[in-house]
Amino acid sequence: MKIFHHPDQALHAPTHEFHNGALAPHAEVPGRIANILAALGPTQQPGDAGIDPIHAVHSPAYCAMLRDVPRLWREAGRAGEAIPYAFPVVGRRPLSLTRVDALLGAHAMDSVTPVTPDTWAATYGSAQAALAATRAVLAGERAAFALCRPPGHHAGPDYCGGYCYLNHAAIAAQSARDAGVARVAILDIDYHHGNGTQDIFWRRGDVFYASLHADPATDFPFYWGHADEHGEGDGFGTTRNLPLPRGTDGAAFRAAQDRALKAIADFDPGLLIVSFGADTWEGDPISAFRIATGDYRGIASDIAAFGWPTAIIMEGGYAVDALGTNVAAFLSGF
Ligand code: Q9C
Ligand code: ZN
Repeated sequence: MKIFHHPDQALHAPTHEFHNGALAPHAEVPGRIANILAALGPTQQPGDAGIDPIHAVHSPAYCAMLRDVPRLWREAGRAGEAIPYAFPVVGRRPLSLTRVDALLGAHAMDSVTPVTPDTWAATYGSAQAALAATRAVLAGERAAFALCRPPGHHAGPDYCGGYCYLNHAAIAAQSARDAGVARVAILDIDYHHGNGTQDIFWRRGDVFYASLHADPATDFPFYWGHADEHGEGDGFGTTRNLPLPRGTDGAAFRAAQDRALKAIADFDPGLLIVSFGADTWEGDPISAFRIATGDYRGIASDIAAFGWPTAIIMEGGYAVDALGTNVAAFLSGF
């Protein structure tokens, strides 16, 4: 299987996040990439398809914010990474504020997603990896893997969050639409609900979003991913959420995934994007499913059995030492 990865992805290195009310070491570290690379075969560096396929999903103002905030942060006399703390959540009117805290807070959903001087390069490289994997599949590869990092599925049209900045799976899906694929499906099997991907395609009937995830009643991102969210307008019925309880094991996960796969089969996509997170693993430090390494091959082969051309996009997974083994186990199912 072709594997795409850009060396700039390792540059982004947030140091701290709020965890249960105190600063703790950040879970989304560059070492995640190194561990996965060590377990896989040779990788390819993606070409540069430019900013246009990114702007097809994210607003130019949001992209500019990701590039500008590190400089504005320094100019405000701050050290370290930019972290927002005030958010216009209660339906505030659009305002063109330039104060770095206002600019960042208006484009963020949480305080665990720092913007560093290297964030843009890393997530831009990840987006290019996702685009390259999608191009490879559209050119005839059965499946391809984009080893994206930082992850992407919590990032919305104009906001970052959940360790995510650009939504690489959404950028990949939109690029396939723009290349002429009439219907694209996204299957999200990260531990967390992909609120950004859901928001991006909420009103779209041409992109199906199905997600298995920890019940947002107990787990991040809390405010999205409940079973009664189905999309709106042209997108009504093309969002499908399957929240699962903490403790879900491989057998229960595969049974739920079968329901998502049948819904996708009814949609009849020309391309499948898989948002794959290894944070469903039983040893993940921030998650609570009980999926074993030995379950990943079957989870993947259940997907592969449908035969859709498939681009696999890396999302979360925080048990760094086990990541390579778990990713390799999953990819072996294809
Ligand atoms: N430490 C992905 O897996 N949880 N993002 C914050 C405080 C945020 C995970 C809890 C989890 C985000 C892509
Ligand atoms: Zn996750």
